[in-house]
Amino acid sequence: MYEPRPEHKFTFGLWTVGNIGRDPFGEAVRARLEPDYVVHKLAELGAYGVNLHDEDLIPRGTSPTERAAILRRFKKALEETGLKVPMVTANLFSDPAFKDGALTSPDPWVRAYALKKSLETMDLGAELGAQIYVVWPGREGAEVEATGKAQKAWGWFREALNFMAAYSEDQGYGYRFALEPKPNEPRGDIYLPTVGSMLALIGTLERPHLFGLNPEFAHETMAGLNFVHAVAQALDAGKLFHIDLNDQRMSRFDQDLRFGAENLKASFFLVDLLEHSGYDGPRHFDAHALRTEDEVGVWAFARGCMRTYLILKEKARAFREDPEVKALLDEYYRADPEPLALLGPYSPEKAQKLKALTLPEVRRSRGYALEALDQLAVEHLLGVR
Ligand code: 3MF
Ligand code: MG
Ligand code: MG
Ligand code: MG
Repeated sequence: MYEPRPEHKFTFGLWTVGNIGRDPFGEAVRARLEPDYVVHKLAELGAYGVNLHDEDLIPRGTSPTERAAILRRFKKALEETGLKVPMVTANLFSDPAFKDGALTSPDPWVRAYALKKSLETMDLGAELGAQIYVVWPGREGAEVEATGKAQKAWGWFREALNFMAAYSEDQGYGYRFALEPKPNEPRGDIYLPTVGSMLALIGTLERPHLFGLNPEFAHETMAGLNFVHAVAQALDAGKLFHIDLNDQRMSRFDQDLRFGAENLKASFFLVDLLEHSGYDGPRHFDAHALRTEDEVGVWAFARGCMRTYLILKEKARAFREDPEVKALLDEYYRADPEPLALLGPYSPEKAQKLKALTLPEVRRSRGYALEALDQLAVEHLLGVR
C-alpha cells in the first residue's frame, strides 16, 4: 500500500534529490549525482518525471559537443525508464551577473542575457518534451529602496514574459508558463511575493491565457500565509499550472523540508483540495534531504515525500466519506431557500427585498459545530477512525 507509481504523477527536480547540502554557513556534504543516475533511481522509486534548470543538466560554459553528449546520455536514461520531463526552468539566480536581478536587472546587458538564457532553456525543454515552463523570479527583488527600482521592475518583468510567450508561440513549443512567487530569500524582498500578486500581474500580460501559477508550500508558509487558501485561489482563477510541494516552519529561512515533515494538518488539507479539484498536473516535490543525510537518506527522503502524499490522499478520502463528517457538513452548508432567493445577480426587485430583510435572531446565536468537525479531521489524521 502507498506505493508510488507513475500514474500518481510525482516529479522531482534534478536539483532536489541532487542537492549537495551546501548552506550559507557550510560546504557540500554530498557528492553530485549524475543526471542519468538520478533518472534511473527516481524511476525505481515510482516517480513519473524529472524536472530541471538548464544548468542542472548543462553546466554554464559547456561546449556544443559536450552539450550534445550530455543530452544523448540523459535522453537514453529517459527512454530506458519511461520517465518524463514535464517542466523546465532557467536558473536566473546563481550567476554573479544576476546579483541585482536577472530579468529586472538595472543593467540592460544583464536583462538581455537573462532573456537569452530563458529562450535557450525553452529550446532545451522542447527537445525533452517539456510543456510547462516555470519562472521563479528569485533575484528580482531588492535590499535597497533608494534606487526607486520598484517602479520599473514590473515593466521589465512584463516585457520579458511577453517576449518569452511570443517566442514559444513562434517556435510552436506550446508552453504554459507557471510563475512562482516567493516573499524573500535570496533577496531581502522579492517583488512578486505571493500567489495573489502573481495573479494580478498575469492580468496585465499580452497572452494571459498562457500564464498561470507554480505556488510552493514553503514560500507562502515562510510568510505566515495559508498555502491551502493560496492554492484554492489559483484553482478558482483556473491558474494552477504546476505545484511545488515541500514543507517549512513559519518565519524561518528557506527550509525545503520533506513533504509533510512539519505541517501535517495543512498538508492533509492541501492533498484533500488537490485531489478533489480536478488538478491533473504533476505533483512536484521541490525539497531536499536534510544536510545530515548521505545518499541513502536522499532516497529515503524522496520515497517519504511520495508516501506521505499517498497516505494523506487515502486519509482525505476516508475523511470525506465519514458519515459523521458528511452530516456535519450538510448542516454547515444548509441553505434556507428564502435568503437564497435574495442572493446572486443584481436586480432592482432583489435590492428592494434585501432592504426589507430582518435577520432572524437565531442566526446570531447559532453554532457552526466546527470544533466537532475539526476534531474529526484530527482523529482521521491520527489514525483512530
Ligand atoms: C526557491 C525555489 C526554486 C524554484 C525553481 C524553479 C530552486 O525557493 O523554490 O528552486 O522552484 O528555481 O522551479
Ligand atoms: Mg523554494
Ligand atoms: Mg529553496
Ligand atoms: Mg520552488
